[in-house]
This record gives sequence, C-alpha cells and structure tokens, in this order.
Amino acid sequence: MSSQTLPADDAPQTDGFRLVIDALKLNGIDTVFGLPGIPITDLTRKMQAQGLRVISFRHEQHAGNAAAAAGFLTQKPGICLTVSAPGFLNGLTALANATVNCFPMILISGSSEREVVDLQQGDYEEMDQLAIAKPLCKAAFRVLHAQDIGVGVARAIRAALSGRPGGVYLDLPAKLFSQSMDAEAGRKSLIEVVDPAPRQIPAPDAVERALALLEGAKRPLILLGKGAAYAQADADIRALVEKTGIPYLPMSMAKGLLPDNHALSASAARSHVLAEADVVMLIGARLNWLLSHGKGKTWGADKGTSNKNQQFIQIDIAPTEIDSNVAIAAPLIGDIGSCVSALLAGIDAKWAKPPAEWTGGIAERKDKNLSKMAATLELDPSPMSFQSALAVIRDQVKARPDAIVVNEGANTLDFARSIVDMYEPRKRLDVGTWGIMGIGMGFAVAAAVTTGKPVIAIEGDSAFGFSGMEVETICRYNLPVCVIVFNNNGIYRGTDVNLGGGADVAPTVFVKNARYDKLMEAFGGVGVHATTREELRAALTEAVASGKPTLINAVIDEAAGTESGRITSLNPQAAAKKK
Ligand code: ADP
Ligand code: TZD
Ligand code: MG
Repeated sequence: MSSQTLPADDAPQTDGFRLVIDALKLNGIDTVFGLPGIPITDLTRKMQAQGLRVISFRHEQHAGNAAAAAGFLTQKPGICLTVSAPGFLNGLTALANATVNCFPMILISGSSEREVVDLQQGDYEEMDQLAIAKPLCKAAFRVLHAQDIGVGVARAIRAALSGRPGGVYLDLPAKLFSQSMDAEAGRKSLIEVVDPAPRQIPAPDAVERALALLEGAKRPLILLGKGAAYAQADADIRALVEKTGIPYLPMSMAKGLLPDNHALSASAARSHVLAEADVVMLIGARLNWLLSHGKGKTWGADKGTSNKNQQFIQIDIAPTEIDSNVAIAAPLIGDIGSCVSALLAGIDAKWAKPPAEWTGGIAERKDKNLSKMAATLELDPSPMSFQSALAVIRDQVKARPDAIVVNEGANTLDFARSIVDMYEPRKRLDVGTWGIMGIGMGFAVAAAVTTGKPVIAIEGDSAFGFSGMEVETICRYNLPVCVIVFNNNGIYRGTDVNLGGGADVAPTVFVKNARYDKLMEAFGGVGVHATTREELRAALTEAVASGKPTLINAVIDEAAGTESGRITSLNPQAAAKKK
C-alpha cells in the first residue's frame, strides 16, 4: 500500500490526487476503466477509497474500449486511465476509435516530467503525449497546476459530450498529483458542468423543408444509425416511424431501437428498399462506406453515381457531415431528440401514409426472405454452421431481450447481425465505423458494469484473440458475461493453404481444434466445449440464467466462411488476373 493517504475532507490543504477525484465525482463519473502504474497507481487506489468503481484491465486498449462503450451507453464520457508513453499509446487506438464512432470518452494519461520531455533528455517513459493525441481525437488538454484541474476536467467533459460526441485526451503530468493547495480554494476551483450536451434546436424552415419532402414521397425510407441509438430519443423515434407509417432500416447498432420484428422494419428487404426508395431520411447515420457512400448499385444507380430519382433528408448534429458523399436535399441540423420532436409536431392525423404499393411490395419481399432464412435456421448440420449456431443465440436473445449483445469477427459478425434480432435500444455493440477487431471483451465488461444485465459476446475466433486475456478481468469482477467463440480455426475460415508450400500454415489459419473454453477455466469461470447446437443451447441458457462468467467454444465448420464475410469486394484485386 502507498504510504500516502488522501487529504481528509476537513484538512486545510488538498492535493492534485484529491482534486482529480473530486472533479470527476462532482460531474457524476462513478466508474473508471484503467491500468495502474507510474504515475497513476496511487490515483487508482485513492479513487477506489473515494468510492469510484475502478475496473482494472490487463491491457489499456480494452480499458479504452470499455470507456468508449460506457460513453455510448450512458451519455456520460467513459473514463480510461493509463500510465505514460506505452500505456497511453495502448489506449490511443480506443480513443481514436471512439472518436470515429462518435462515442464520448476521455483518455486520462499520466505523463513524465515536462521539463525533461520537452528537452528530450530521456525521462522514464518519455513522450510528448499531448501532441500525439491531438490529431486523433476531438480535443486534447494538459493540466500543469492543481488549481486548473477543475477547468481541465470540465473542458474535457464538454468537449466529449457537446455537438458530435467523441474522444478527448487529458494529460496529467506526474508532478500535478502531489501539488498541494488550500482546500477551500481547491473546492472552489472545481466546476460542475452545466448542460454539457446542450440541445440544438433545428431551424423551423429546415423542419418544414424536410416535412414537405417526406410528405411528397411515394417510396419513403427512414434509416436509423448509431447516432439515433446514442441520442436516447427512443419513444419519439418510434412514434415518428409509426405515425408516418414509413418503413425503416436500422444500421447494426441501431437494431432494437424499434424491435427487429416490427411490421415497418425493412431489414429483410434491405437491397430492395435502398435501391427503390425515392426519399431517404437519415437519422444519426453517415453515408460512409457502410452505406456504399449513397451511390452505385446499392442505391439503384450506376457505379460511382447517385440515383437521380432519390433525395435525402439528413438529421445530424454535425453540419459538416451534410453533402459529404451525395447532395442532401433537406439537411436538418440539431440534436436528434429536438429534430425528431419538431418533425412529430408537424405530423398530424391528416398525414398520408406511404402508398400501399410501396409498403406491400416490401412486406412481400420480407416474407419471402424471412421464410428462406427460417428454413436455413432449421437445419442442424454437423459440424455447426454459422447459421445453426446463431439460431440458438437468436432464441436466447428473444427470451432475454434485456441482454446486451457484443459482436465482432467477419462471418461471425455478418451472420449474427442479420440473424440475431434485437428488441430493445442500445443492446447491440459491435465493430462500428472502422470494422475494428478487438472491441469484444472491453465492450462486454463495460456493458456488464454499466447495466448489470447479462452480456452475450458473439466472437469470431480471430476477433476474440485481440482481447482474450480480459477473460481474467471478467472473472475477477465476476461479470455476467457469456463469450461464445465461433471457432472455425482461423480468420474467415480454417482451410487456407500455404501458397509457398512450406511447413508454416497459411496466414489466416490458427491451431486446429483449439480449446478457448480452457482459457476461461484457468481463471475460475465456466468453460464449455460445444460441438452441437443442443450443447450450445444448454450452455448459453445456463450462463445467462446463472450470470457466471462463461466461455463457450462453439465448433463451427472450418470451411463455411467466406473471405472477409460480406465485404469481400473491398479486398484489392491483383491487376494481372490469372489466365
Ligand atoms: P452508423 O454507423 O450506425 O450508420 P454513424 O456513426 O455513421 O452511424 O453516424 C452517427 C451520426 O450521428 C454522426 O454523424 C453523428 O454526428 C450523429 N450524432 C450522434 N449523436 C447525435 C445526436 N445526439 N444528435 C444528432 N446527431 C447525432
Ligand atoms: N486488425 C484489426 C484491428 N481490425 C481488423 N478489422 C482486422 C485486423 C482485419 N480483420 C477483419 O476485418 S475481420 C478479421 C480480421 C483479422 C477476423 C475475422 O476472423 P474471425 O471471424 O475468426 O474473427 P470469422 O467468423 O472466421 O470470419
Ligand atoms: Mg474465425
């Protein structure tokens, strides 16, 4: 234990440690995800002493991912705390990813002595962290004096939450923590941030423009993105869909905003509605690669062009997002809650629902595709296919719609996204805008810690490997997480061969028949080796009911996957084709 103790509540002097903790607590932060070491070891102890929950990880990237997920789920910035240089860099990927995903988080890193770092004299873990973080996040701040801690924390919180949410870096040099100051002056220096994410009310003429376009549509479509999930305007978004009668498509993390079995969900007719819609209203979704940039065949147009018969309404808090890929006829700039309620105010009983030709056509395609899918899900091949294993998880999520699903991998991701229906908002966390591997265990820990609900992490075997050691963290905090590793012996599949013919296996292939379940057992959790779907069903049902940390090694046909899952076409093709 440290010899130092925190200044007591009635002590005449306070210090940097105490002020950092008080500033966070004053702003409603109750949990910190991190990894101790010089110069923040004592800070983590003192945080715990002061009633903050400190979740200590095995690698900073996963602490950072946990902070990002906590930010998305709670609309409070998730806090990740790391040591200097290498710890900071390990957390930085998560900070950049949070920023790309528009999740609010603050990476707080201790740093080495400024005087030494700036003269490059070779300090312990020397690095100009502020300069490195700056281009990778929304904002970056450094606090040099104890009396500025309150301002530094307040600015970080505001920067993370206001406007488009994102990642913020806060640099706390080692010397700051032991600086002392008058306790009363210290208390007065702290800032409780008032209205950290101010509502941004859309302009009335922008609302009218959007309503006019929507009302004139013959084949309207609403597209919900993870910004809509983040905004927590669930009831109004549902009312907008239901009152207008407009079919909607959820992006992966917007699934469950309305239940996936909702009559107006067009998910099972995705390619039809994207290509045929005449007016598309985007709510918290960017027209990036995940939506083919609003162009080409997906949208019923020629390659590289937009569909001349299609117009867009876009609701977003970031004005510069508009026209980023195709022309937006009706931008609606503001926070989603305010924008959607303004639209609702303009929709009365006289609102004409979309023509039956449009909705009927969608329903027909949905029925056809859903019954095709149902037939596939009934099959029970041996070894299990992605679909047969996911059918089991689909049933479990239906039975426990409050469970949170975490999902990463390639085939494991793509199949799970379309097979596992979600019923409640913000219950699905996945690889997000970058399609990044490694979020799995960090997101799972955050979901369990912030909600207390069961977590089901559906993981490709490669994807799991990026954060696998955090099963110890899951066991240590006894979190209700069930990890299901879709073990197909490799990246995409386990059947590739070494093109050079040597003894090494192909770069995408792993040790055959690995037993990931033993990893969980090593730390006292429950490990299950499941080769049939009845074994999988029994283990998953038991895991969710018991809340015990569990890892199910689900053996999947190693030949079943496709290269890069559903984004095969993004692989560069050799210019010289084989004859
Ligand atoms: P998806 O990947 O699900 O399509 P994106 O991450 O591409 O979603 O888009 C999310 C969008 O939501 C971003 O452009 C972001 O600016 C926007 N956004 C996030 N929060 C809000 C909010 N509260 N109000 C309005 N827009 C928001
Ligand atoms: N590294 C990082 C950080 N992110 C990535 N997306 C990749 C590498 C590349 N990659 C993918 O895009 S998916 C994937 C990798 C390595 C793993 C796919 O294998 P899996 O899933 O076992 O997780 P399936 O079910 O076998 O397809
Ligand atoms: Mg795999």
